Amino acid sequence: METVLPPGQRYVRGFIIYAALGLPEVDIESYRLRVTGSVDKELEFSYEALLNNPVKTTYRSDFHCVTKWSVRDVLWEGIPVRWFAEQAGVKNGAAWVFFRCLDGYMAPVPIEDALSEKAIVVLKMNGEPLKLENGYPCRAFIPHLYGWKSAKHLCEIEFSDTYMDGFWEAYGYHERGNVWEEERFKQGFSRHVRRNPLVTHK
Ligand SMILES: Nc1nc2c(c(=O)[nH]1)N[C@H]1C(S)=C(S)[C@@H](COP(=O)(O)O)O[C@H]1N2
Ligand SMILES: [Mo]
Repeated sequence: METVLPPGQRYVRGFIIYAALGLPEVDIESYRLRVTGSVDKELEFSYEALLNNPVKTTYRSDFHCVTKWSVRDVLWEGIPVRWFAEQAGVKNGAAWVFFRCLDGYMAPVPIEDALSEKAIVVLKMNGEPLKLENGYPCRAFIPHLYGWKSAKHLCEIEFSDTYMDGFWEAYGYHERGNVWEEERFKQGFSRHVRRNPLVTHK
């Protein structure tokens, strides 16, 4: 399959490591991934429970950082965000998903993007468990969004009815960050009405 680069991007050899808030120390025994906020039932998962979850998605996709570097053809493996949403019972009013991290980093994503088919909680990259610098124990990944939405050291998936800036959005980066629309910087997107795809709208 011929790969197409989104506008303004160029390929580099490998991931350029970003840790805006520093690399966290991870105590894997006490680590939990929590599902919180606008849900019927809050949930939490140990790293072992995530690894043993038979619900898995694997696919190849490029990775695109908003600073214009892309990595070609990464093999991603993880659990669909949608599975977590279904387990917790996301409420009708949920419109945003906040991916919160052990280092305090946060990335908001519109719910329809966060629950799209390929949006996953990554456990393995290129067949290997995540290295600390690539987001161990797990990171979010949504192939059609810029890399800053791929929150590393993920520890909480919070469903919210209202929008809130995360780390980069507070500096003017886009609320959604779709690579094909070149949504690098804010243009008033957060005022649009969001729709929870798990709800049948009339
Ligand atoms: N916790 C955390 N997650 C993060 C970041 C960060 O600084 N801290 N940087 C983001 C940005 S801007 C990019 S491009 C990717 C980079 O992923 P990498 O460090 O694995 O190359 O991580 C994203 N997730
Ligand atoms: Mo980035």
